[in-house]
Amino acid sequence: MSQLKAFPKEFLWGSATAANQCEGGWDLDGKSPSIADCITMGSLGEARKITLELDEEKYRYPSHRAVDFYHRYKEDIALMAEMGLKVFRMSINCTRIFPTGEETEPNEAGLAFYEDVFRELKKHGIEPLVTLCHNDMPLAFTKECNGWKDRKLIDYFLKYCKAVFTRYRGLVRYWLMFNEINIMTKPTGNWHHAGICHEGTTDFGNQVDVPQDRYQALHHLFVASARAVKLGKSIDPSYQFGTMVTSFLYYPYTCSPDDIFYAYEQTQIQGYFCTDVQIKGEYPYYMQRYFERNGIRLAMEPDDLKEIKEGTVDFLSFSYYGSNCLTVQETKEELLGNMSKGVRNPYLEITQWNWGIDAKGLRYSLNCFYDRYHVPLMVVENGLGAEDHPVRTADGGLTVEDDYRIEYLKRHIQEMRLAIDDGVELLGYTTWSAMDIVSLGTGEFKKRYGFVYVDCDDKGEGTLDRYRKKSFYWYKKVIETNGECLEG
Ligand code: BGP
Repeated sequence: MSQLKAFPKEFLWGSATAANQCEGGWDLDGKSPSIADCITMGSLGEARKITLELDEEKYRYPSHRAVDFYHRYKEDIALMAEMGLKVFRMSINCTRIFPTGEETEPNEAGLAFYEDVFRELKKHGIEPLVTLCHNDMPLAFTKECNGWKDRKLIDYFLKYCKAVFTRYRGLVRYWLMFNEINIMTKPTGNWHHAGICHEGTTDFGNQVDVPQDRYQALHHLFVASARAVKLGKSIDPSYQFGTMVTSFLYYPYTCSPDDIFYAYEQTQIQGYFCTDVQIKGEYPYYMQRYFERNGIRLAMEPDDLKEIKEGTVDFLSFSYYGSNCLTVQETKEELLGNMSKGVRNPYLEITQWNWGIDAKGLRYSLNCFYDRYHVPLMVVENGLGAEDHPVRTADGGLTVEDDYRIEYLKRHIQEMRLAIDDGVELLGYTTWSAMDIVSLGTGEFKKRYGFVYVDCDDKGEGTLDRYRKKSFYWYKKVIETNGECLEG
């Protein structure tokens, strides 16, 4: 690959997590329950239940203990430093800062916790990349006003942003607004992204969907994001803000014009709508058409569109796990993906959790995004969820010979380099995930992504001790050589 353009010297090699999937300490130091704290453990065949009232006798709630980053962050950050990470993507759990959302003053214990984490990162020369809202929100808002459906959450979000933007000046530079905001274009977005729970909703797979409410909530997220950008820049002009979407990469299953147009339309709505709004600063024409055809009428205040125009983001970040195929026919074998469903692509391998592996799709996505927006890009999630089988090391510890993970990451890094050679401006890459954490989709521990094995099983048993996997040493070398050496 040496004839190709190299990764930029300042390339941000890193890894990622989300608060509710790694911290634990769900009720400590003033924290209130978040929407993430009342979803049960599930599996590939059994959707996670949404229980507005906790029933700990009957269910397990994986976020409650998670992998205890709350108490072990120094050890975790030391391991990241040993790997040579330049950036660590993490999220702030807003229920540590404004626990119920109604407080007028932030919770000092919560602010102090993240300040300690940022200082620890700084000590090791690791740049934090902070998601303000990664599927967390006070559960109280769901009960009181059905989450982001209510416009009042914009003020709550701004209050939270003001507290963290002010407190962490000089410690954080890169901010992401709402994790995978474009999942709001699908019914799954109701719970995860907006805290909306209509009567009759029971679990992830069965969420009662009222598109009018969902798109209204998404409008509130857009306004909140735009205002937060302006607020942040007024507090510290060097702050850099990114939108964060999941790459819904859809191929037409056949070359039938019907499949092609169907895949194109779904790509517009799911793939580009949110970035069009947050980067171009306006609602695209195709969504006006979609709203009209589906009887959706958004309530807006007079300045909303102006604010959206003025509060555009600086860069585009996205998660990328693979692709899916779409067809208008109904009889094909179904394939899952990150919050997506489609038809199995005969050219692709699949993971143990039925997600299509498509490294070249990453190069394709990078080119599509760059071509459309001409803003810097960051890949902020990419990785392989797989079951690991730890083996004993000579010193009595554990390790995992995870060549499958190395192979997956290697192929994606190769495609990123090709995209850079194509001319794409790519700022960084944070794999999912730094250490093993709880799976968002299924709540399992056994669906592992990390470079560091965490001793914990699906019954919630295990010491939570950390062990370096083979991929840990591999990624260290990738970073040391700035992506030149990808051999395992
Ligand atoms: C994304 C989320 C992450 C993460 C990842 C992997 O949708 O932003 O939080 O978990 O997917 O998904 P899963 O955990 O379901 O394997």
